[in-house]
Order: sequence, then structure tokens, then C-alpha cells
Amino acid sequence: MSTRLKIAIQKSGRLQEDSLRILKECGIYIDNGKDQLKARAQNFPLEVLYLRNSDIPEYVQDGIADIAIVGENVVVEKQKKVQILQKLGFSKCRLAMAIPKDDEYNGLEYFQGKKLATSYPNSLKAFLDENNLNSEIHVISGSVEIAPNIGLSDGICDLVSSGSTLFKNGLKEVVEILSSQACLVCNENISEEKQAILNDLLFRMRAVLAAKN
Ligand code: PRT
Repeated sequence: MSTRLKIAIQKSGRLQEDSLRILKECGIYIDNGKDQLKARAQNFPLEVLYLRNSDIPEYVQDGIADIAIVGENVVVEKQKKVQILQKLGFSKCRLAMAIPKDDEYNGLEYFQGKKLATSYPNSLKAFLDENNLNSEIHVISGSVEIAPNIGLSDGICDLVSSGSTLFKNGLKEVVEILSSQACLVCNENISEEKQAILNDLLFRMRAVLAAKN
């Protein structure tokens, strides 16, 4: 059986459409049955695994997938051993601190002793440690922006793109802690055969990205 490079792509969500688009722009055609969790490219030695974005770093670290298209913020948060090969220019956002819009903000000291809600505890903890801040981290898995309004926290750390969700919830962004975009990541120990396929894919991707700039 000939070797195929296994790429993980988000099963459904913000990254999926653009991830499939960039493969198509690379001239790679995927047989996409609806609700399939696995698919093959017709004209390139590639197998696609559809997985949750948040699970992808672990699957790549463990070699279940050789490479993946994933949000950089998730790679940083999950702290798995994967290599970022290429930033892809879509799904841009930032991980930021936000507080009630009427609160006075006079620098990072604001966060000292405060209760902060987030779905990104590792990234938030790293930020707090770097700045010698002692705050209480409250982990919630979604709808983080509502936390201050319901008395769950004083501020939040969450992803922001347009800023409209913060605005609608009476919050203001005060510090960016990470900027993120979709990126191509790779397992640290892939075989020579797979590396050759990856080199071909990367060559095509970089040409596509260069043509866009
Ligand atoms: O379920 P799975 O694990 O596959 O996906 P996921 O939970 O990571 O969710 P998904 O599909 O929402 O996001 C996938 C990736 O898209 C994220 O990890 C980011 O890399 C990227 N991305 C880009 C965003 C946003 N922009 C974004 N705005 N992810 C989430 N948001 C949310 C944010 O959490 C907040 O609730 O959108 C809201 C803010 O948006 P604005 O425009 O109002 O500021």
C-alpha cells in the first residue's frame, strides 16, 4: 500500500471551510462524503481526518495525524509537542483580556486579586505569571463573555475578532495576550517518505499564499 500523509482538519466550525479551500487551491481534490470522518484526496497522497480543533494538537503529537490545520491559539493552550510549519493567514483573532466597560483601567495591576473567567487557562496563567499577578482563574467552556454580567467573574480572557461580542456584553478589551491565525502543524517525527509528501504540499501552500500577498 502506498504511503499517504494524514492531515487533520476541523470537523465543523470556523476553520473548516478555509482549510478545505486552501487544499483545493493547492490543486488537491478531496472526495467529501457528507458526515464522513475520513476522506481521501483523489490526486495527491493525502488522507483527511475530520477532528475537533481542540483535540487536534494531541492527535498530531501522538502521530494519529501527521499534520493538521489548527488555530494557533489552541496549539499554544494545549502545550503539546507539535511543530508550527506555516501560518496560513485565515481565522485571525486574538486572545485578550476584557473588563466591564465602565470600570477604570489603569494597567495590569487591575487584575491583581481579581476573578477571571476563561476557556484558555494555560495561556491566561502564563500571562499572569509573567506579570507577577495573582488572580483567580475560573474555567468555563463557552459563553465566557457573559461571566461578568452574571457575577461569575470580574473580567475575562477570551478570543476576540471583530469585538462585537464584547461590546454586546458591556465589556471592553484592555490587553491582547496572544495573536492567532490558522496554521499548519506537524508531528515531530514523521518518516522520510511522508516528509517528501509534506515538502510537496508545503511548496504548493507557500506558492498559494505568496500569490495572495
Ligand atoms: O469544537 P472545536 O474544538 O472543533 O472548535 P472550537 O471550539 O475551537 O470552535 P470554533 O470553530 O468556534 O473556533 C475555531 C478556531 O477559530 C478558534 O480556535 C480560533 O483559532 C479561530 N477563531 C477566529 C475564533 C474566532 N475568530 C472567534 N471570534 N474562535 C472563536 N471566536 C469566538 C470567541 O470565542 C467569541 O465568543 O467569537 C466570539 C468573538 O467574536 P467577535 O467577532 O464578536 O469578536
